[in-house]
Amino acid sequence: MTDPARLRVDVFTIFPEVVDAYCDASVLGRARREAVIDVRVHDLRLAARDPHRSVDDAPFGGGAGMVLAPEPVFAAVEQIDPPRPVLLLSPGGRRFDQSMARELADAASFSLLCGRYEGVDQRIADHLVDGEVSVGDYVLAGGELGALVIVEAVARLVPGVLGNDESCADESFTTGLIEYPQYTRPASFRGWDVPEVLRSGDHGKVARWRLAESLRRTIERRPDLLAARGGLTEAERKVMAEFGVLPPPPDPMSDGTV
Ligand code: JF5
Repeated sequence: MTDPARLRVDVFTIFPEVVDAYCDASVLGRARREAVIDVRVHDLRLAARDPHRSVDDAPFGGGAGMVLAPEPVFAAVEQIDPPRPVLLLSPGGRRFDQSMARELADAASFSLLCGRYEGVDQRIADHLVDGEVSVGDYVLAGGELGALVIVEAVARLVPGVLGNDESCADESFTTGLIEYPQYTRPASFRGWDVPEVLRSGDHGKVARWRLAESLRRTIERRPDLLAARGGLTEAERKVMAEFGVLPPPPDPMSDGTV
């Protein structure tokens, strides 16, 4: 018997070809062809009954734009009976992050509903979906790009999607630190040289230098990430000192005020 996919995601959209095409490319495409992931893309017009197969209508109360209507969306989702939770992409939803990607990968199946137009009839949010999810504080023309962000971030956490050489074990947001700088050939490019330690062959020293650089970058660029993992350990301070990395500056906001 062939193994079942280790992740199933159903995506409901008015642009199924666009979502499907992205999911057929690169890392996702390979995982799909190898049946490690099962991404099923459904056309929201699938169950639209009128001759124009319309999915939107004008807002009650007036105002600009159109609203995604309940009948075709309920009908499409109920016809498929997709895996739960069904999550609606929306700028007002719970902010998607790496910990949510991990939760969804562990859950092994879920569905995404892509809103479009000026909004979604509230009865969809209230009575059809299980939650709302946002990929960031900006407004898109539709949920498709957000759905693709989520499918890709979740799928690459599933065993067998990434090769051994591209494992996600020590990357940013898994370690809680920003990644260390990477270099490839040539060792010198336009007078800019690869740090000597990386060419030294001393694997222990390379690992300590990478940690010191990750800590330096996180302190400089994302002090919020450092605070979230509880600041620096004594061992981390020692590694920073070994490579002359300065300790974090005092935080002017850490005086008890919120
Ligand atoms: C959408 C009405 C949904 O714009 C977004 C979005 C932004 N961050 N996360 C998702 O979703 C599309 C547009 C209009 C509902």
